[in-house]
Amino acid sequence: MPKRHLITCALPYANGPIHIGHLAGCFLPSDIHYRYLKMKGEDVLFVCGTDEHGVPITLKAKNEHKTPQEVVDENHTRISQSLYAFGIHFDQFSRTTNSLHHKTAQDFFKTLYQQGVFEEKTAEQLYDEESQQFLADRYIIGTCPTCSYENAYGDQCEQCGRTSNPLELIHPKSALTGNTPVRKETKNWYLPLDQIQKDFLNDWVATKKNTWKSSVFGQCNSWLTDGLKPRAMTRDLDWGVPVPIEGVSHKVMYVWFDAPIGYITATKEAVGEDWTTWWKDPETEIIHFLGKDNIVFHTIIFPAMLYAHGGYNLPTHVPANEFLNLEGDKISTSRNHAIWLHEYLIDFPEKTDELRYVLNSILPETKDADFTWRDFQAKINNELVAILGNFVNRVLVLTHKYYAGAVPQGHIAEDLPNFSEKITQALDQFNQRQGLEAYMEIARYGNKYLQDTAPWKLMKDDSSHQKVADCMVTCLQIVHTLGQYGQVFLPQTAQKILHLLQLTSYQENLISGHSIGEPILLFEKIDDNDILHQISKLEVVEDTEPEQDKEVALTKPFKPMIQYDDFTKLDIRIATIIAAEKVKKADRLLQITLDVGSEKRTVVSGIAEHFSAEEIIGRQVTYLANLAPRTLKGIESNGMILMAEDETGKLRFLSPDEKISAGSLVS
Ligand code: B3M
Ligand code: ZN
Repeated sequence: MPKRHLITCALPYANGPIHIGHLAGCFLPSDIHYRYLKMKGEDVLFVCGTDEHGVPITLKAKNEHKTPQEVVDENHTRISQSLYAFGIHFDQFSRTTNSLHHKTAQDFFKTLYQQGVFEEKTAEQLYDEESQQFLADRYIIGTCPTCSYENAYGDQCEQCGRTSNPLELIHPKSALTGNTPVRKETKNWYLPLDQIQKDFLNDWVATKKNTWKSSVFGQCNSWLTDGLKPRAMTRDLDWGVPVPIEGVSHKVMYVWFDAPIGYITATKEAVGEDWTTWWKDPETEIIHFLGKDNIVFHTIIFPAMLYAHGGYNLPTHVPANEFLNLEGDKISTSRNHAIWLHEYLIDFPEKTDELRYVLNSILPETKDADFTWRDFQAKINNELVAILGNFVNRVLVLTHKYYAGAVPQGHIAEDLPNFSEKITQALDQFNQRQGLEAYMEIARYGNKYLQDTAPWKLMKDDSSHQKVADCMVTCLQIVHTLGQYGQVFLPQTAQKILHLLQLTSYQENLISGHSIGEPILLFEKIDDNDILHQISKLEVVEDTEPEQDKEVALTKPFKPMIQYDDFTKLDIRIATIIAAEKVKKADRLLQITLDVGSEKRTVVSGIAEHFSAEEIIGRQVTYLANLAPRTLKGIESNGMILMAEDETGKLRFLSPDEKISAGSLVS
């Protein structure tokens, strides 16, 4: 058994708030493990922070007319507040824009540089002549060479998962200007993963076969089987940790180089000089919690960096989770198909354990899981209220009724099961769903025991009063155990139970004569209205795309003034509808194919209630061509057909007064 455990939780990108997918993917699992080890009295450190570099942040800043620093400041604050409210209290929640982090990452980089680890390579990269910069990673969008997905990013295809060299993208476009980039030479520093694979990774990963989850080991192994290639650890950008090599400017570290070093920075911030105990002492184990899209970075790239540097421990466990879906659909931040934690906290104040419970019960440990509001309601009403809350309440009520709220003199039932065993077994293996089930079995057992013993019947017979006392002592002990293990799964509830039992900590036992507090209800039912409201919020959101077609309705107030330059950003053209069909399982949507002159485009439009597919074929329409694509019901929609809405809500196309060639510009 290791002496110390360093638990890390993947650093959320500070380019937006966090949602339930983040909670289920890694915040909750890492917190449960931390709480569990703490409860056992182990020496544990729990670190995280926000990942504040990377191209998505700069793109977001550009869109919102803010500086990247402003974007990450706002998000860091909001993310840390949400996490804190959900009881996720890191020993340190750092930021990768902190100066200590820049220094830590630069020292790490310099060591590798001085040891001659990097391969220095001048190679062609895509360059945007208009914005005069090299286009790294997400600055480039194009067609994936593997699966032909048209909106693949330079570094990764979100459809097939391929990580790629941006030069391999077909029809690359700059995300900054929309221009086709040119190839231009630039020098970068590469981590020779091919060499490190031979020297170290193959053997090291093989030792993990029986300790890592099969999904993690499998993914890792398939990377190795494919064979690793050198990967650039520097980028031609201005936002990031500057590359600490003399004479080099406008280059920063690859965000995946500096981000995991963020764990080291956070450790330094938490414990100062002593940080090496947590990273270098072989008696410490490192456990990385993360979602499945981050596996390669934590099982291959970061270990390769640590190995190349030397002197560091390598991760013992990487209990990565799969993804959480929402109401049967992928969580999507761009479509706003998500439950944001900061919004949940407004809609359900104080109900943080409720969400923790529901997510814990469906954690995507071995396969993707689905969150639905109906299931949320059912689990709270039928499990937390009816089983856990009800048991605790009954025990407290009866103790007050029979013993004026003082623990009676009696014996705990001898056949009371050893509840902790099952929980411990599950949690040691990172089976946290099973751990929660074992926890709820305690409450189930308590209810059944109380019902079977029926002290209210025994009370009627003077000779059975000792049995009543024994029963209540046993039940109070079960409440104590529920509170104690509640510290792992339901921290807020654990606090409430502690308060009810009038104890200062769960180390204290209940002794006879000790008075307990007045009974309260630990949980309340969620009613249908609350759930319907949440479901309707998601539906509205899903339909925002078609709704936007109507934003020019007469009664709407005028929008704020824009400049001519803003208008010229819109690429509006005349297009001809050449095919149309209804989208399955969506009453309002039509999938439309447009001839836009030079090419064909697919648009999903919310007009099915106004037009049949047949009647619109052949029509000329006005088309916004450069609206960023969105996926609706699994279909990628490119651009938008502009519509006018009259006072009765009827939609009309905007068509030229005479037929003109498709693709004609509107200005
Ligand atoms: N920020 C990716 C993510 O949020 C990344 C994790 C960094 S962990 C070192 O999915
Ligand atoms: Zn692809």
